[in-house]
Amino acid sequence: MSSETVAGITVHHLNNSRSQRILWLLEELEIPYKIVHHKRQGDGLAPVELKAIHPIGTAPIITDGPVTVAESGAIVEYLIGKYGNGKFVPSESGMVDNLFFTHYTEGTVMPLLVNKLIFSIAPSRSPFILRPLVRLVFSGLETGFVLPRLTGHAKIIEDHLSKCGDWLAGGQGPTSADFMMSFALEAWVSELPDMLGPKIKEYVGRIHERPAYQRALTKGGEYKYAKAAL
Ligand SMILES: N[C@@H](CCC(=O)N[C@@H](CS)C(=O)NCC(=O)O)C(=O)O
Repeated sequence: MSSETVAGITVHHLNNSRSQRILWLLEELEIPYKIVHHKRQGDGLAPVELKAIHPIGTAPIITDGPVTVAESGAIVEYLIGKYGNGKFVPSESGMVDNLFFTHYTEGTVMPLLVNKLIFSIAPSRSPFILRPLVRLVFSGLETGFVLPRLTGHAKIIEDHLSKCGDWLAGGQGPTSADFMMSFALEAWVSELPDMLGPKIKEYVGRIHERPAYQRALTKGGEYKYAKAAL
C-alpha cells in the first residue's frame, strides 16, 4: 500500500480476535480510523486476503499511510508512541511492570492458552479411528504441561492485581500492558473461568465498563469474549 492512495489509520480486524484490543486502544486515543472487517473461515483461520496486507496473515494488522504494522504488541507500541501525546505512558515506578505485562501476554500467556485450545480440539480433528489415542495423548499433555503452567500464571496475575491497583502498571489509567493483557484475560475468563481469581475477573469487568471499550465493541462487531459472566 502506498501513502499516495491510503491516508490515515486502517485496522484489519478479524471477528472474535486480538484485533479487538487495537480498536479499544484507538477509541481511547480518540483518533480517526477505519476498520476493514475480515471474517474467520469455517476452520477458524483467517481468510487469505490478510496475507496480501502483511505476510504474517493474522489479525491485527494496521496500515498508517505508507506504514504497515503487524503483531499486536508492535501495533500497540506504535500507536501509543505516535499518537499518545503522553497518554497511556507508565510512570517511572510502573515502567518495568508495564514492560513485563506488555511482552508477557503474547510471549507466554497466549501460547499456553492457544495450546490448551489446540489440545482440546485435536481429537475431533483426527481420523475417527484414532480419536481415543489422540485424546489420551493430548489430555496427558494438557494435564502434565499446559494446566500446571496456566495455574502458575493465573496466580502471578492475580497476585499482581492485588497489589497494583486498577491497572497493571499501577497508574490511574491503562497502559500498553492493559491493552495487551485485555484479550488474553477476556479469553481466559470466557473459556476457563474456574482457574481465575476475583481480582482478574474484576479487572476484566473494569475494562468492559470503559466507554471507549464499549464503543470499540460496537464498531468491531462479533466478539464472543466480552460476554463472559463475571
Ligand atoms: N502474536 C500475534 C498473534 C496473531 C494471531 O494469531 N491472531 C489470530 C486472531 S486472535 C489470527 O489471526 N488467527 C487466525 C489464523 O491464525 O489464521 C499478535 O499478537 O498479533
